[in-house]
Amino acid sequence: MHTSMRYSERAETTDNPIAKKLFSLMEMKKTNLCLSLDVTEKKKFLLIISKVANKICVLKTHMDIVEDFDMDFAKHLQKLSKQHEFLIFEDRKFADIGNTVKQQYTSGVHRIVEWSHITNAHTVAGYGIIEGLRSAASGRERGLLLLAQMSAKENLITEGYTKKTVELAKNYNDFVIGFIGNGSDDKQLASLVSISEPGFVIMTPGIKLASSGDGLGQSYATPQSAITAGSDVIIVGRGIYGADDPASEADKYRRLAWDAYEKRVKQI
Ligand code: 5BU
Repeated sequence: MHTSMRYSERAETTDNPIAKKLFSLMEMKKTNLCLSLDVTEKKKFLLIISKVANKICVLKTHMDIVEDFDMDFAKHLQKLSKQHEFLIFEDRKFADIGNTVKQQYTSGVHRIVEWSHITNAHTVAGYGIIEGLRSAASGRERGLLLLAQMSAKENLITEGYTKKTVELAKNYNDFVIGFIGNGSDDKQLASLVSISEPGFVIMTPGIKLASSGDGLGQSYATPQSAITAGSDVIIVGRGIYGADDPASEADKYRRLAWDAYEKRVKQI
């Protein structure tokens, strides 16, 4: 079962350089926390990052909400990611045919492929979406997460869709590095993935302490329940950037998720 293996061991089971880097830096920095920094101004963005960079393994962005975005900002983030050893994940949720996503990934205002190590895609459009993105990423170290589950209440993803998404990932494991899956106590995704692919990472949004929702359909689980259920990385947004002291809050989430991981790998 991959959930009882350490991240460092799992780094050896994948050939994708981004997945390897992610597993290794998690172990090195002792963090399985991804910050979802959904703020709309560069200045605020950089202020928060300066406080939490040493506590996270991944910085998740929605660059299309940053009003003053420019490519210098993206370059600056890349520099920070090297300096503080975290990966950048643009949560773009591509969902179109292969040819269109290829253009969306490389062109326009954001040119995501140039600065984001990881991005993600819905699988509703089938294998073409993965092939389109993979061909656009060719020659660069990049990884793709597939949306196998979502945290939103009453979302339309079925068990069959999740299963097919995992199958699809296995056919493209040079580029696909894992999944977005929910943080409930439902072990289904973790057990589907564990069958043959310890190199896949499961990242889980919808994590917040002392809250069950946001009034707009989001549902929350705790760091401990997500990691115990087989998630590898917790994704936290408002729980950290919305707090009075984002640094100490980030550390709280990091500690809870890391302790749950240490407990998990000790179980036989
Ligand atoms: P929050 O502030 O911790 O609720 O933010 C969650 C982030 O994760 C936000 O950027 C969402 O777009 C993202 N997310 C999610 O909440 N649920 C999902 O199923 C997926 C992404 Br996929």
